[in-house]
Amino acid sequence: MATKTASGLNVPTARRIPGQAEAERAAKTAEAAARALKEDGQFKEEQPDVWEGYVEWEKYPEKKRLAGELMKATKFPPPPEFQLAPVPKRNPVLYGDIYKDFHHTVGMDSVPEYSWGCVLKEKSKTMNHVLAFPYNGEPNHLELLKDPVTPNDHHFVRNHGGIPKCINPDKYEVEISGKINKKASLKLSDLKDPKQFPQRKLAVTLQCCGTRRIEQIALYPGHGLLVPNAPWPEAAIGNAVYTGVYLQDVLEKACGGITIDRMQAHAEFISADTYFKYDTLYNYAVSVPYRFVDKENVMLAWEMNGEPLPEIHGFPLRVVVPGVIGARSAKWLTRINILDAPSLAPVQSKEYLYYSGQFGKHNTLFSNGFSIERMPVSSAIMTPNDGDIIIHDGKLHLEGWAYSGGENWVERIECSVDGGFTWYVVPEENISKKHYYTWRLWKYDIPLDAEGWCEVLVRAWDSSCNTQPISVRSVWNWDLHVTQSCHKIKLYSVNRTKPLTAQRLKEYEDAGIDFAAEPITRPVPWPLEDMDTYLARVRKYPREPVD
Ligand SMILES: Nc1nc2c(c(=O)[nH]1)N[C@H]1C(S)=C(S)[C@@H](COP(=O)(O)O)O[C@H]1N2
Ligand SMILES: [Mo]
Repeated sequence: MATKTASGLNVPTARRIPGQAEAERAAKTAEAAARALKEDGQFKEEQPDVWEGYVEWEKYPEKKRLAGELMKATKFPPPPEFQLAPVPKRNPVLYGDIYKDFHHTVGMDSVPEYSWGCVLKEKSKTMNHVLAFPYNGEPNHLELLKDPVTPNDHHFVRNHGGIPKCINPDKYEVEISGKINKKASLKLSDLKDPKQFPQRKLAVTLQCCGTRRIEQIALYPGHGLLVPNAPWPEAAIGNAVYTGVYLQDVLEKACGGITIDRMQAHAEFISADTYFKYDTLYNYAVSVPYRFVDKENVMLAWEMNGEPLPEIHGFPLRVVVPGVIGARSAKWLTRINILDAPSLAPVQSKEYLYYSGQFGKHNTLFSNGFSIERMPVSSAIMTPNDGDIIIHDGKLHLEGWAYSGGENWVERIECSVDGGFTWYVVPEENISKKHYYTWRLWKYDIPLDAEGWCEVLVRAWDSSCNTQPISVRSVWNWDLHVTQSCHKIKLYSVNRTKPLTAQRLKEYEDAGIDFAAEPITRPVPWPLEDMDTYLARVRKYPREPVD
């Protein structure tokens, strides 16, 4: 039943669900049981001599069930809604108190505070915080443009939960099991021993497939679940040189290879952080097809840009999957499991799905979207910013990034100042070096004749001839993933090569008024022209035909 209000909204009328009393009683019993178990240390941390904040859920179904009951029996405030209100520009955009409550409910009390401590310790003060907990943040755009290799403190961070602390890396082991000939538990010292596995260094760009989501949100909101859908601007992307070993080498040398057909196999990665999905608790887990492992240099990495992995980026060991959405590069790795199907873990099976235009709030299912794996070609203008007023001499200075996933790299970058009708090619010497798995940073002074508002776009072409669609609308999808359309900003052009504009700028200067700080909508403080000038012109070029 629903009633229509004056505003036209359908408001459900209060009603009693059949069996509600029984459900309430059951929840109370479950809560009491779960609390008792919690006090008994049932939610105790796994390997307390190695980790703090690592509760293992996957191996203990009963513990997981009870934690679920406890979650069900606890009332949480509804998650904050950001999609129908403008996202505030100031940090932090979202606080994530609800996820702190989740952790407190199951006794993981120290995790939120420890995680924020890692942000303060390891990340630049100039980060733009998108969500305080789980921490999500992207770097200052100008900092990101300084070097094609992103410094660790400026690399974006995407977390689905808290940060587990590895207190004893010497005791840390990664466990490998599943469809392999021989199980293995490897210490960091084993992985780092070049006699056991060849050591590799690889430059890899990681991109969250939520990058530039804010453009979809600004156009039309979509799925509002807080953690999967952080409202990212353009910098949930970064590039680093990782040191580690190829997973393929480890599977061959330590596990005697896989026991099933490579075309059917998948590598599942299980992490130490706790991930809450609805009422159920999981350890963060994802998988990639084994074809990626034996062909595309999937790495187990312990170093980022020559330094030990920062805690916030997965210390002591993370997976790095080149060319594929960031989600598959599991941090704080604890286990690798070779499966004969993709992982059923929620991040793999219920998130990072791409829905078609036939699916929205009321008919999406986990099974009717396809899984987003390789990143398509995309790009962004990082400076100037949307809405800026630019004073220039006929050329507009643009800078940004361009990236393509899979086995592609960026071949060409083009910009437009007229909404995408005509395109100028960014010269090759203005683009950073190509590598198999990295982005390219670019800069370009594009000719700009217009005065007034311009639509400035960038698009990239990759090594498979893919390019980007023009409009955000054409890529909008219910889960707001993969904003791959041409990045478009609107700029107000003040073109000093136009004599009248130059003269006006001079008038401002002589009057001691900061032209750039003047709102563009405020009328100029003096008449546009005197009568003599006006008459001279209209006599030469009469307004009306003379016969
Ligand atoms: N264990 C774990 N691994 C994880 C995540 C996570 O929440 N937990 N987030 C993933 C996502 S969605 C992305 S985009 C990348 C981001 O990597 P970064 O934080 O090192 O930049 O990590 C991935 N690996
Ligand atoms: Mo991501």
